[in-house]
Amino acid sequence: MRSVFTIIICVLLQTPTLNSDIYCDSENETCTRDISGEKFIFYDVNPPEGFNLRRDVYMRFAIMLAEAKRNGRKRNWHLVLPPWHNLYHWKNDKSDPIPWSSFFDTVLLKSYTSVVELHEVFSNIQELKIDRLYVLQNYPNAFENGDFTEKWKVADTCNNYERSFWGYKNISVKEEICINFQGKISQLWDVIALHPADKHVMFSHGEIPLHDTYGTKTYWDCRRSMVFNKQLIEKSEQYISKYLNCHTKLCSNYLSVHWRRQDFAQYRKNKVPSIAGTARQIDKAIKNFNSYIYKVYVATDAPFSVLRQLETELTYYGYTVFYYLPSDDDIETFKDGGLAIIDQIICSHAAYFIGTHESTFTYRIQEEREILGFYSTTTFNRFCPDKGQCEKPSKWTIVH
Ligand SMILES: Nc1nc2c(ncn2[C@@H]2O[C@H](COP(=O)(O)OP(=O)(O)O)[C@@H](O)[C@H]2O)c(=O)[nH]1
Ligand SMILES: [Mg+2]
Repeated sequence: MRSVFTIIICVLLQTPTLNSDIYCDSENETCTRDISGEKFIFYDVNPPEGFNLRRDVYMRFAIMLAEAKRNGRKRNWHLVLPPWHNLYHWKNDKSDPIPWSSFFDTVLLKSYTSVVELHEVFSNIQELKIDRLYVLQNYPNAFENGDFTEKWKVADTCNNYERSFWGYKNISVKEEICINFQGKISQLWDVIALHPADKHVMFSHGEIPLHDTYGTKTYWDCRRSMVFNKQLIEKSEQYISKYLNCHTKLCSNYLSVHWRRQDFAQYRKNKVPSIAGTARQIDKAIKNFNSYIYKVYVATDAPFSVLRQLETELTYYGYTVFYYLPSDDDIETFKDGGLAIIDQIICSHAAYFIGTHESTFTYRIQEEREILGFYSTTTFNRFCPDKGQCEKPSKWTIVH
């Protein structure tokens, strides 16, 4: 009787939606599990934060869930992937929320831990009522008595938080609670335990909790599951093959740079080089590394006129400069987020890479290169300011 019942439930749920993913696809026990017992974590990130810090915030939440599951706990919990919406750096894509599948291979994300896209949540409900929205906020003084300690507490006063729910109009909240929070993300399980019956829990300011451990095997296992989707990889590899004339993953014939400008050039003037200084550093790096290289790929958020100035400088040194100029079709297909990823992929395959200090865009390229297996000396290089101190870049090498 029980097995017939199980089959009926499974057939009912076998749609290519959230249900089939979550409730029926692991071999034994999931099909018999009561659907009403499933629980979901939602999170959001401070609006001005860019794509690449958001990727790190995702990893913190995904690892928190995966580690709990690895210890046999939280089996009925799932992490909801917050759509990409209204990102500060994106000029073209301000309107519709963009799912993670536009950028990542979600089959691989799901193989790491139980994650679902928000639109999948809505494939079987019309409206979503979040049981508890925890608005995370920093303690007014992070270093009390000179020490940074792990702690959280329900706050007496709430900082202003504007709910946007990624443009979705059919999400509401039953109760909002402000939490002063500092330290490791796994403490959020204790916050969730305040209301054990909750099924839909959301955290805003997901960037406040920190990784339990950074740069460990656990970190890299999750990082390796964040693979870009096929279309983006293909598009980038076509470019590398056609223009840079490299047909393998570990290219030996071009150098790449991530030349972060915009807000970095504006607010950190004494930390980034001038245009002439940038060209000088690229020339020096090539002469030290392999003077046969003459192709330089530039990924940048600089205005086109500034990029052309750098190109002129580098041409003067005898280099051929490459950059990705998207067609109107490419812009439509890949959107700002995808175009930036194409830049990152092309940088990842270069023989030698120079990045921008303290840019998460650069960090993600460095990780990709570690995964590909480049020597770390070809990866952890940074542009220095024209004058003054230039700290060594931090080296986060892969752990298998
Ligand atoms: N296409 C492209 N976009 C870039 C480049 N550098 C920065 N951007 C854009 O600017 C944003 C920078 O924000 P973020 O990802 O947080 O990186 P960070 O601010 O450098 O740490 C990126 O997400 C891109 O949208 C680049 O080299 N190429
Ligand atoms: Mg940023």
